Amino acid sequence: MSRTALRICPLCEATCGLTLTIEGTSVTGARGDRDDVFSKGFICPKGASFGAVDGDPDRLRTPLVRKDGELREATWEEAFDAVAAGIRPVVERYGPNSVGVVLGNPNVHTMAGALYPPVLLAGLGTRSIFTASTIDQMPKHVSSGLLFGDAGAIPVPDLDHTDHLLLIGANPLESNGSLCTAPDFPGKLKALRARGGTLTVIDPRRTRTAKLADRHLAIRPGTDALLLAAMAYTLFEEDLVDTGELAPHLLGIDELREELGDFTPEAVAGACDIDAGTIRTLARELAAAPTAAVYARIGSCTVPHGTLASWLVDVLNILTGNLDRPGGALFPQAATDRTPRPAGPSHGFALGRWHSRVSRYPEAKGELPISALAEEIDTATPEGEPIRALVAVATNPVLSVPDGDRLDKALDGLDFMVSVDPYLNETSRHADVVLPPPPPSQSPHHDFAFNTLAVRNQVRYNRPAVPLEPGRMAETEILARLILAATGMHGADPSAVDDLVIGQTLGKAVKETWSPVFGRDPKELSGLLTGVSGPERRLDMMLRLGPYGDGFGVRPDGLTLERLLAHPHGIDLGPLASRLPQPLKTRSGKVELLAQPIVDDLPRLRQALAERPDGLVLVGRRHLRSNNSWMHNVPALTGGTNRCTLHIHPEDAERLGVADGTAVRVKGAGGEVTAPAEVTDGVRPGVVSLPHGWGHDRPGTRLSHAAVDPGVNVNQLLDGSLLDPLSGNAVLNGVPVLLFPVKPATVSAL
Ligand SMILES: Nc1nc2c(c(=O)[nH]1)N[C@H]1C(S)=C(S)[C@@H](COP(=O)(O)OP(=O)(O)OC[C@H]3O[C@@H](n4cnc5c(=O)[nH]c(N)nc54)[C@H](O)[C@@H]3O)O[C@H]1N2
Ligand SMILES: Nc1nc2c(c(=O)[nH]1)N[C@H]1C(S)=C(S)[C@@H](COP(=O)(O)OP(=O)(O)OC[C@H]3O[C@@H](n4cnc5c(=O)[nH]c(N)nc54)[C@H](O)[C@@H]3O)O[C@H]1N2
Ligand code: SF4
Ligand SMILES: [Mo]
Repeated sequence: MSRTALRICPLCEATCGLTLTIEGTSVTGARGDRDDVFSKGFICPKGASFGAVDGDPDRLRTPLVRKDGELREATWEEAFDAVAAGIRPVVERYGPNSVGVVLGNPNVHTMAGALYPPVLLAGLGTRSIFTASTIDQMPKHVSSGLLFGDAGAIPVPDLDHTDHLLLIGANPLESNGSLCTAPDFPGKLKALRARGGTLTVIDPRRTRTAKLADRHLAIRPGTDALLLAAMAYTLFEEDLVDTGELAPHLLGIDELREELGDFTPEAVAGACDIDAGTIRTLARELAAAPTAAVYARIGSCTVPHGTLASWLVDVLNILTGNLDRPGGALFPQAATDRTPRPAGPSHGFALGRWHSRVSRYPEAKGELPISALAEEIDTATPEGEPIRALVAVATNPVLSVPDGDRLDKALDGLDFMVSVDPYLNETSRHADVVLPPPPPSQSPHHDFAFNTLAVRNQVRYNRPAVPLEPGRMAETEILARLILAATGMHGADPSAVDDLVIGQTLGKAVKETWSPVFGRDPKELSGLLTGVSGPERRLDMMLRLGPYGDGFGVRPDGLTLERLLAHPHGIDLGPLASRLPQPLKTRSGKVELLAQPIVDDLPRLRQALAERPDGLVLVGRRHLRSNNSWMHNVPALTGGTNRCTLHIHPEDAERLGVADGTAVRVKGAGGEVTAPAEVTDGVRPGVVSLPHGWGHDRPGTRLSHAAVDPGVNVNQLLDGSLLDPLSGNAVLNGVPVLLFPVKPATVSAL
């Protein structure tokens, strides 16, 4: 007998609602949920393979604990005993910074990852914090912090209503979108064109997204900030600046004009490889469109001027009056956002409040660059202790971060490491304890992070589709117990963690004059919370305190967990709407167009005007049926075009004597790899492309299918020293490489 259950897909940022078919305790099918208020039935091949991802036989079923050098199956009790025994002595002897925490991408796709890591970090009091943000979107956080005073205030393009989209360094036809949560992003781009709107794509590769566009410009990698600066220059020069209703909220527009004076289209054209006339046209079109949005992602963030590029994206949205207006780029309002406080001056955003120990990198958003993780472990300095114990949650930095070989060795030298991970993979194989979360079908789901980035306000929640298998522990409980074990409260009831957070949050809320619960008794409020578990009670609390909440009875029609549970396909909360000035948290209470750190970084961009490296540069790419480093173990999602090949333009291939399908040695600052060439004019001349997340040939893993076609680790070409200085984000695109064709005789010996 089969049954169905609803489950939001956790496999990318699009958050599609799925209808799962379940036989016994196995997911045997998945289709798009047509009644989902947000995704309306959309599904992609990854979502359709939910059952295979969920039921992968290589997923760990029990904790592993290292005994006599070997990872062996253990009980949960033994595992948490080992965590407490591994971490506490390190903290007590060497201090909190000697415990590092690494948080990876899937944390934004799980309830556990949203609710518990902040408590862990606060409890440990460590500054050795590293996340996937610094190999991804940290430049956007920093730019939002500087412009709006809030690193989390990221405007998203109003895809459903815009007349003109300038899409930079993103390939949503493969990625399904990022920092812009939109189920059926491809359909939304087609709809934009169908209603007479225009789409321009800036990408050194002619991607599937570029093929949909009215205009595709194959920019030279790493130069988007120059292009955008010249567009802003043109708006000023041609008197096209029209900030509309934004004007009273803006600070520094004259100074901005002054600072951009050197970035004429003629000055940047050579570096970007886009002619000046085209740049002027791009600026004029942006200004002329009734509504328009500039949107940029990975290709513009993971480059040397990532923060400036991210900043200029919003500068252009502001100068054309498109920020915070329908059809432009707006700030979503999620149901679990904090109670909106009245607009006005706030605490602002600070950078570099402390520095990493070895290379003195400034912190951003409380984090150190993940590129510095290896050196913070393997290098002693007079300033303080290296990291001796590591907590890794949902992360595979040996493959995702520059120079995995060095990190591999560094992890081996740790006194203790714990991984919360469903797989024994390139990173978790170094752990002394592996704590495996249950598969997604056995976990509850709510998108705390992605609802703050969604192109439509909505709220959805799923309870587990399948009950926890015997011997399994919910990831929320795993993380709660990990917090207790790491902070000296080993063995306490894990609900203590939730009670602590609830007590603190309500205690604060009742003191906030703008809160609907101002002046009430926190104990009375916590007694009103519903939910069958600590995490559900926390969700209920956040919903009720949030912008649409019932305010614990103050607004009887408002949101509660009970109301949400009564709407299994979700509740629509309407299109994105103007919100300024409320989201601003700058000290001035205004949008600060030209913060000092930006001014200080602009000379570096001026220098780039003259740069024209003549060699080959490397960029990445994503495939629709893959996801970073952890989905190559699912047979249904591998093979075909989803391969780790080196894309190279025919002209470059001919010049270097590289034939299609033959092996090429690629050499970068951090090392070299050998991959088969795929000759294609899908990349521009001078640029080669390798996907990331491959290189599954290290011993000691349990990834039986991925190991069959392991691919190579592109991040081994990087040595980790190239960073965007303001954000600490790794430079992963536009990296110089050398190519050497491998003689056929050598290939067979490989
Ligand atoms: N060269 C290059 N490198 C890149 C990129 C690039 O474009 N080019 N992209 C970067 C980007 S954008 C990102 S976000 C990073 C990602 O890098 P990471 O944050 O390291 O993420 P993944 O590689 O996806 O590894 C995720 C880990 O989480 C585990 N996992 C899966 N599901 C769960 C779960 O439900 N719970 C837990 N606890 N664990 C789970 C997986 O087994 C895997 O070990 O990679 C980056 N690296
Ligand atoms: N199928 C699939 N979906 C995913 C993921 C995945 O691994 N696979 N990962 C998820 C994650 S963690 C993230 S962060 C998102 C990322 O989502 P996207 O940002 O859409 O990621 P990509 O598909 O890598 O697109 C980046 C594009 O930038 C281009 N590019 C490289 N360098 C430059 C440059 O200097 N300038 C410009 N203008 N373009 C450049 C590349 O050619 C590439 O086409 O995708 C998410 N969704
Ligand atoms: S687009 Fe993303 S969220 Fe939607 S089904 Fe595919 S992987 Fe899942
Ligand atoms: Mo990412």
